[in-house]
Amino acid sequence: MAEESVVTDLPMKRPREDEENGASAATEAMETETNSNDYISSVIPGWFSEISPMWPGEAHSLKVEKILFQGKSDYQNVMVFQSSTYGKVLVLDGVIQLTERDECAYQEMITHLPLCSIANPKKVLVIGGGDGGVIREVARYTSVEQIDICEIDKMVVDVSKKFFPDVSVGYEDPRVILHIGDGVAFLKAVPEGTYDAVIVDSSDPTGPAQELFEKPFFESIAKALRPGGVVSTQAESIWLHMNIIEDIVTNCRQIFKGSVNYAWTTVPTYPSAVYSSGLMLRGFVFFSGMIGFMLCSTEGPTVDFKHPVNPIDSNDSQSKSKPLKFYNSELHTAAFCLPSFAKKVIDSKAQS
Ligand code: SPD
Repeated sequence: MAEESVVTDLPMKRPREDEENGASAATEAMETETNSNDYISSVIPGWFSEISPMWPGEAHSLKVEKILFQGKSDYQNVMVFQSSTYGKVLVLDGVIQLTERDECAYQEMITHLPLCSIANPKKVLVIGGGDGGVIREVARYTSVEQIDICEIDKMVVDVSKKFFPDVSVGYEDPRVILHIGDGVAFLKAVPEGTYDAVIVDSSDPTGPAQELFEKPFFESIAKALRPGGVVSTQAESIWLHMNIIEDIVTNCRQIFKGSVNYAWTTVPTYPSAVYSSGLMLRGFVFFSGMIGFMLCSTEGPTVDFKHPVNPIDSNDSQSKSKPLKFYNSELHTAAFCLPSFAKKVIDSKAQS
């Protein structure tokens, strides 16, 4: 593994001087060729730019202080770097998975939206999520007796334990059982009705996570859940991936006979952040990126995802953990409110 990570304070706002340096670096970059091999972009030298066919024509950039780890696992390229403004950053195949500064907005929402929607969750399965952030959140629930996690890539687990201790802390909980392997195969082997909740914390549907967005996988989840059990899956961005979301909603509507919902959160370092062309030269984010989740339940006791019955804000288990940074009950309900253009499409698919 690479050298020790560097601990720095995270400035909440980039100093003015940096903005000006960013502008001149960007100007220089216009004359430089892109080298996509090592994912350290030469669009702006010294910056990481997230370029992918999943979001053509845009690239969010972070200034790199130091590369802490670069490796190639059996499944993907793995990189960790120290950024100037978002702390350490975990990148898989050139795509940002988490940053220390904003990971709470994703991990708390993908976990607490389902688990606050059912009373007394006991057995929870996490597919993916090798960084440990989702299991850290699941471990807040005193009712939970067993947390299975199935991650395909051991390098993601090892790198996260080394560089992201505040995220991978979830592995220290004695209720956690780590399975290194293929989540699709794992779920197929699960006895019917085993889990109260399944959380699918996947990367994007290119590379190792592709099957996690397909219908047979959702069928396996439904089978693994008890009646009135819940699933929460990473379901991409309404700004960029409406076609993917439509397919997921259509499949889920056919498979999950309880309810089918789309909720969302903001994550500044995820795609669909929008830049003004002038400000981009200074490396400014104009709007935050966003990502969504599919929240579904199986036939059985009714689950009303929009009105949490198991509020964690008042859960005394929290006294042992660090306080929640992002999730609260008001945000829970608000997360299901959709912009009109997305509501129209998602409601039409969810009700048909
Ligand atoms: N576009 C990136 C989506 C990444 C979703 N998974 C993040 C893993 C954090 N636990």
